[in-house]
Amino acid sequence: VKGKPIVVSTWDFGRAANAAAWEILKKGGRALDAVEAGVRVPEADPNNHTVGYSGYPDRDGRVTLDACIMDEHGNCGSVGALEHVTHAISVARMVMEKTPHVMLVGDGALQFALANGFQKENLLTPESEKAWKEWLKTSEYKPVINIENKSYTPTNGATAFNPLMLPGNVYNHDTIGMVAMDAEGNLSGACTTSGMAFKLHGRLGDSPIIGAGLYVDNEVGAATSTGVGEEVIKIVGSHLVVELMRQGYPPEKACKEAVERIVKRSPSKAKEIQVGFLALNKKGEHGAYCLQKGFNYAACTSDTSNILIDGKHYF
Ligand code: SD4
Repeated sequence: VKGKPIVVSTWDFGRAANAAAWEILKKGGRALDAVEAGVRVPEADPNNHTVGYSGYPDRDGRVTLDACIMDEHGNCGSVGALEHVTHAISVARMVMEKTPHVMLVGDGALQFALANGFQKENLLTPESEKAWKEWLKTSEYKPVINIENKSYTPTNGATAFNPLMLPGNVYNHDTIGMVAMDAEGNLSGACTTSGMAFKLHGRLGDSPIIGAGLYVDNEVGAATSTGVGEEVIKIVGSHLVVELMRQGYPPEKACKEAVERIVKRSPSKAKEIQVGFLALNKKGEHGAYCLQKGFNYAACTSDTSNILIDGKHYF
């Protein structure tokens, strides 16, 4: 396959994540190891407030992480609403490899992590706590389009009160979804997030749900999603994208079709939110599509090529 190995991931911070994944891929490593190492970068980044450490908390002030991982054999593991552990993706991988289960959530996920060598940490940083306290003043829950892309200025009027806008009008980042193909031609994927900021305690998004936030089929391709998870779950988005690729759709067209399903189901809501899909097929072709302008992804095929690509958009 031309362009193999390859790794693609959501948003501009995907470049740093891709670079870490590339270190493994370029040595002939396994895609599974690459995607885990890749998404651990934003998980540990104190400046990224919607993945891992320093993620924005839920409305009760608790940082709860969602993550899932899937390999070339169709094995998968997931954690939902995991607290106190930065590297949710590594716990998800351990669920996959060390248990007969696919998902562990809440206290059970934490208990499992601590029993398997993860340390209990405080993930709420002073900065995130401040943003939460600011949000508490109005407690308005309104997801802001393209919160993940810091160079994007919203045009949807969502500026009246935006708790996620940091001083200086800097937009913050969000979920990372990453899919990769290694030198052997095998596919894997990973997805990790602290979810929608100031969500109800216990809320799970699409990111820990196999088929919604991530899906990998080694015969066909892999897909992941970002944005308002509820809408992605309703169409089982990433699985849909992979199945469309199985029918012969190129990656971008498959992502477009999934986005159109969201619009069709709820046209007025679709105008006000962001959802983006990113896909990679067995030929090493990749593409993305989203509801609103502003979604981009990072694609890396060599040490010197780790580029940002704008996703085409519906509106
Ligand atoms: C969620 N899909 O929890 C995540 C959030 C996200 O870019 O992807 N934002 O619904």
